[in-house]
Amino acid sequence: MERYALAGPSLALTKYWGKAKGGINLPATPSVAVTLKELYSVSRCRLTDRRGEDSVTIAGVPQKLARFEPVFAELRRLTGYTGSFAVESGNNFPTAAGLASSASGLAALVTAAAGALDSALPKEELSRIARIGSGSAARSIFGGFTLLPAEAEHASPLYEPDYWPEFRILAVALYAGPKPLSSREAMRRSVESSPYFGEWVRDARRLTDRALDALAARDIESLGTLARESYTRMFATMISASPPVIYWRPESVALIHKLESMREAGRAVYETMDAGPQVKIILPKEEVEGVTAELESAFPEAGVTVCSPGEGARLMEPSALTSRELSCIREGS
Ligand code: 2P0
Repeated sequence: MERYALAGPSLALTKYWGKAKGGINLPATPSVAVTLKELYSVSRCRLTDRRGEDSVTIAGVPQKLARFEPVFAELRRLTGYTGSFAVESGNNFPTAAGLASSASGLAALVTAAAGALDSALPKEELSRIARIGSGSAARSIFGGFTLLPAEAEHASPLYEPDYWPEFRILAVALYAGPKPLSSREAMRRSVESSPYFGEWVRDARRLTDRALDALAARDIESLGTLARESYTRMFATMISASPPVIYWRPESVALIHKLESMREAGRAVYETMDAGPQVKIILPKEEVEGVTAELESAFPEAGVTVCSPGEGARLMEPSALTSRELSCIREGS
């Protein structure tokens, strides 16, 4: 049996950063996020009879199995399956570019594997299994706007993708170099050595409660302001760790300053960043054209992708996949 699945990245508006004590990969902080439509991961899962021969490739490159084995073990425990999983995945965007490929990749993998097992597990259960592999992947199972509460086993959907038709994200790829440190290691360092980590966790709960209110009111200025507070405070725990974690590149800081001057000129633009140097901009649809033109002139090397809220992870018939979607499994973007 083989099945294909597609999933979009989950961009956190308020950030999951740090694990809670106890449990497997439980988040220390709550996060509100949006699942993106224009970027995606594709995963094909085949079941094989042989035991102990699980495999995962991304764009044709074999992956270490440490992150995936607990996910496969949980699928076996729930279904009684004793064979192996052969997974081939790919993204239509660069894998290690700080564009949340682990969220979309794990969500697509779990959906394809559960489909291949013909398991009919509910989405909450798929979200819980995806979380074991990657916390942010718990959110990518659902579309639209999502919530992963602190210490929660699974994410929950808040609003459908069409809830806020004017909401857009610009994903700005500024730097193509490799990621210096995995987000998992960076989180561990923040938890263990930042003197501010406890306050980050307390404050993150307050920020997320306010972000939920801003989302309920479709208030982009409030939500954007809270998103900026969330990412800068998350980075404060990294910069204050020992040794410090610094994902920002000069280009990232230059864009942050550029956005500050755009706000002073009256534009509604609010940046956020994740475990990498790329910058994502929250903005209303009416700003997209003008802001993209300004960015392309100020940062001609940057790749700008306009994103909107999209569906959650879903099974796909191979005949419904475009040749581009199928080819990213083998060749990447
Ligand atoms: C998030 N980020 O909420 C946070 C904010 C980036 C910063 O990349 O250790 O790959 O596998 O659970 O889900 C979360 O990283 O971490 C993440 P693990 P994950 O999207």
